[in-house]
Amino acid sequence: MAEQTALEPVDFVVVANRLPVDRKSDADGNSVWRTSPGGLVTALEPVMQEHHGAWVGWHGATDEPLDPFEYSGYQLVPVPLSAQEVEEYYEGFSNGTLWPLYHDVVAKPEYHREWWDSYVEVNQRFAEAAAAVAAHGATVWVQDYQLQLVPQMLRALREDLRIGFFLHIPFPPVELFQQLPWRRQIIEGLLGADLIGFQTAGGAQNFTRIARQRLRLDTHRESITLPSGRTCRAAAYPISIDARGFETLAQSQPIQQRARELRHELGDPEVIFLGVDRLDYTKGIYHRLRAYGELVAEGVVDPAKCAFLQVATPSRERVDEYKRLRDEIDMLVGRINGDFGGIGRPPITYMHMSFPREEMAAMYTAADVCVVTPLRDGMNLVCKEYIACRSNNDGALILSEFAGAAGELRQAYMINPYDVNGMKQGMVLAMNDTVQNKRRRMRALRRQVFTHDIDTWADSFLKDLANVPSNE
Ligand code: ADQ
Repeated sequence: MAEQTALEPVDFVVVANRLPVDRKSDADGNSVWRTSPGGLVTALEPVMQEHHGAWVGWHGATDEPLDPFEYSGYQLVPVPLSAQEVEEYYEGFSNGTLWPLYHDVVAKPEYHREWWDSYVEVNQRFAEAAAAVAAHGATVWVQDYQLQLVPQMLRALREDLRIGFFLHIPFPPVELFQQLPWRRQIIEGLLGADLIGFQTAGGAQNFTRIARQRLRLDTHRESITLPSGRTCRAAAYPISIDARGFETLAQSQPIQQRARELRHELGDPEVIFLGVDRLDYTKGIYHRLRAYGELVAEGVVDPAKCAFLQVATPSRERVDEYKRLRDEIDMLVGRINGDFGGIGRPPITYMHMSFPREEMAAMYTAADVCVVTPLRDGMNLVCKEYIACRSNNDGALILSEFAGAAGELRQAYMINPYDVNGMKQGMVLAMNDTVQNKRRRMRALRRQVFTHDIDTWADSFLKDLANVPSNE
């Protein structure tokens, strides 16, 4: 239950666009806060509780200032946003400018000066909220592309703090990044941190290179020296999942039972292909379904024996590009099913909705082939979740070489999502490969995911941040 408290200074602060809670109605119609599902919350909750920390973030409703409150052993500090700020800072600059620019411009980024102004203003508000709750010498960990100016703004307010930043999405090559009219401000904003974490070494190198070329700063390997003499480190910390949690869930009797039911509901096919994504143009959903549709059309895949289950969480539905994508996928699925489906046997079962973790685990358990084909992805957690659920060492993972996860999951069936024929060959190989080959690959994949889970990620970042020489 939420309990209102006065702000008390704490020595560990997380700053993220969203608070780790959603507001729900209970049986009596009262509104209550519930932890929102997700890896970041799972990873950071123990750290937050241990330090009795504070999480600074937006609570999800517009034009509603809320007082800080106690939740699950730590403090939540809501940052208010107006409807116009959500439109300009969040849907606009974050998701209409930065998101496509950082994902290899797979959609066209839009540059609007009023979106930028709103981004600056909101970042300042987050920095002030963090400064107000951080104790002297506290550690502050800022998350993701919506808040790239916060490290510098926070340092200007509070020199005593130890500041970390983690970018969950790719950091683009210099050639693309320099399109951004506010490129200098973003780099300087990030350089306010003592440690900047990226998903891959490539992202960290892109950043170091732009700091050297644009700001003429001295760089040596992972370290960047600022004019003040302070150094900032830019390094890779590939994010992961609660692998044991997923495995335990998947092995439980109700989930095993549900996985069998799912197979039956899909018509007891010999092979189940599975796609799980937020409905986002970076995820390559269209490309993958098109490749699968061609295999069906050519008779290589028989829809009487194979089923493709595609689930997509509704996402950013007010942004035009996302509306267009939804229509395109609806049309493609409709066409494939209309042309090649039998009664009760659509080649593709498509659901545009969100599912609880239990149902996701059942899908991962039921699926013979998991198809992960982003055009660009910071990491991609779906592939790791699938692997965690395959405790029998069976199943096959098709993975795009453009997902951050490709650097770690070398034993997946790698594909280039832009190469339709290559993707079709990958699907056929993953479906027909020998049991021994699949086991050998899955064993290696599982070793990687279980030795590099979400705790490893948070621990290694926070340990390195703690080792940054203090500013005092
Ligand atoms: P996302 O772009 O959201 O994350 P991803 O890493 O794949 O992408 O995470 C998606 C999460 O949503 C997974 O945990 C998945 O289980 C869940 N999910 C997807 N579809 C769902 C559905 N229909 N119902 C319920 N749950 C669903 C961003 C970056 C990634 C990076 C993560 C973490 O874009 O590259 O891996 O942050 O840093």
